[in-house]
Amino acid sequence: MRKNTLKQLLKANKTALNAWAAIPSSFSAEIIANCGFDAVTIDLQHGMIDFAQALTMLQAVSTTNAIPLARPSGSEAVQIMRLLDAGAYGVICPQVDTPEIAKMVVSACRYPPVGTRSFGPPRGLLYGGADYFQHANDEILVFIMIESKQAVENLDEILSVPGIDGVFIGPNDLSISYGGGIGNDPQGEAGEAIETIRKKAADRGIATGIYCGDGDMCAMRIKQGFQMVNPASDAVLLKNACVSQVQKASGETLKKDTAGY
Ligand code: 3PY
Ligand code: MG
Repeated sequence: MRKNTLKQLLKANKTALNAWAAIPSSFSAEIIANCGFDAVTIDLQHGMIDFAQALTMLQAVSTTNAIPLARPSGSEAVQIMRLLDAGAYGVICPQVDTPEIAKMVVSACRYPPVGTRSFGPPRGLLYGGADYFQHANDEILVFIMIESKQAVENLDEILSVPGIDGVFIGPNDLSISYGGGIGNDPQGEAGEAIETIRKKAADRGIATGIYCGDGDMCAMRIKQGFQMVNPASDAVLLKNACVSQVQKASGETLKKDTAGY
């Protein structure tokens, strides 16, 4: 089976740059996959992407060395299994607030006897290789998103669930669950929770990632010790690039977009 080079990077305690695809297009996925990122995440939760579009985007990403990941729209087993069958080499599952949800997510990603994943991966076999079944349990990455006060309160139990490869923080949801506003760099209680989550996960040898607003924020989070970061989404990057060109052409001063996603 083709090796999961992202998993190798994270296991070696190295950092990984992830691109975030919210635009439902195989062409835009192909473009970002050719930009030097280590991985591309197809976002079915907040991206404008359905399963059929995700399939073509995973195909586009797999023409490159970037590892194809998907964020399912929820943490239900059925969708996780379908995305893995479509060739995602890992999932970043949203709103994993309890150890029960974490167990369900891990189980959906692992074939028996470890988990309950059903067999039938058409693109897993094409992209991964004919021996996909023999190695998928070792190669597929399981990221759970910690993005609520409830998840932070349950953190020790959640992180104790065997088989979690990484935690990924959603700073916007985390912030609003603490009563704050949207934004990728919350301060106060949510800001402190970000460091608690990172440290507790790292202490257990679990990889750490966090959604970032741009490349500067990625660099800041890497300095804080995070391993997997992404500079916003393709939609935000496209919008910012267009606004910046319009402002340059019309001589206006640059205004930075502060939207969270
Ligand atoms: C969050 O910030 O909550 C996210 O999930 C980023 O998409
Ligand atoms: Mg979120």
